[in-house]
Amino acid sequence: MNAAALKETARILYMAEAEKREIVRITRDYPELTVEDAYKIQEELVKLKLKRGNGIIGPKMGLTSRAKMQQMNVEEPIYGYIFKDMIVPDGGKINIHQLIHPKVEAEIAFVLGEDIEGPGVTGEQVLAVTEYLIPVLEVIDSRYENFSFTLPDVIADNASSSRVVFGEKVKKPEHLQLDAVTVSLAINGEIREQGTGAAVVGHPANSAAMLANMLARKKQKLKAGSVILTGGVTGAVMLTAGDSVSAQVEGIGDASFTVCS
Ligand code: OOG
Ligand code: MG
Repeated sequence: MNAAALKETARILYMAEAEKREIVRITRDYPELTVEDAYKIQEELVKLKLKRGNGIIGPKMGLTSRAKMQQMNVEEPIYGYIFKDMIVPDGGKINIHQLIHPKVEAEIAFVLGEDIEGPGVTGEQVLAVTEYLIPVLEVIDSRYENFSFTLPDVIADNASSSRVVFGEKVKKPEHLQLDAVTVSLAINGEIREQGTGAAVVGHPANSAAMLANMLARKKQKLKAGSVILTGGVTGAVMLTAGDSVSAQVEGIGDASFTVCS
């Protein structure tokens, strides 16, 4: 794809999000779209958001669990960015009409005390510099028809990022084994999805390490203080108006929101 087409595709994705409108996936018109070009479209999309004064909260990993890869029929983890205007306060409301076809998933976020730069970063290295952990509810809202896409499509679409609810951040507990921690997603009091941290590439810290190594290809690093989402532990659940949603991360805390219309 040439530079003009990359920019134009980013603009179409930007407008689809702004206008809450589904679009035909990019790979219909560009079946040869590569992962590399998809990240270039994502970069253009990020630039558009930054230009309009929207700041980055931090990066996120996506499709890091088997459940997510199977659900979305995609084979490989991806990354994207969470922006300031995506944040919904804990216990707050999300209006279903502001979104296209939202789904929710429960995750664990990391905040590092020091920068970490790939390549070759390991989960142990990430854990050694992790200062805080945060329970997260992430609302994803693919801009593509029927929430259906291939790997390059979803990369270009900023990994379906849409809204995020952070629970209270806690100092990383000394002896907590994050791979053994149970993460539950409940809707209207009923547990709909549940898994352990190990579902996320063996350990959520491995996901942050993978991210550091992926960013290293672009000469970027994980920065101290930014919030890093490590990816849904379980499959995502479709939202409907009236839902009361909560995530519980064992030993860390919880996060919640309601869906209004
Ligand atoms: C892509 C975004 C995935 C996660 O945590 O796996 C994601 C999607 O499923 O639409 O945020
Ligand atoms: Mg996610």
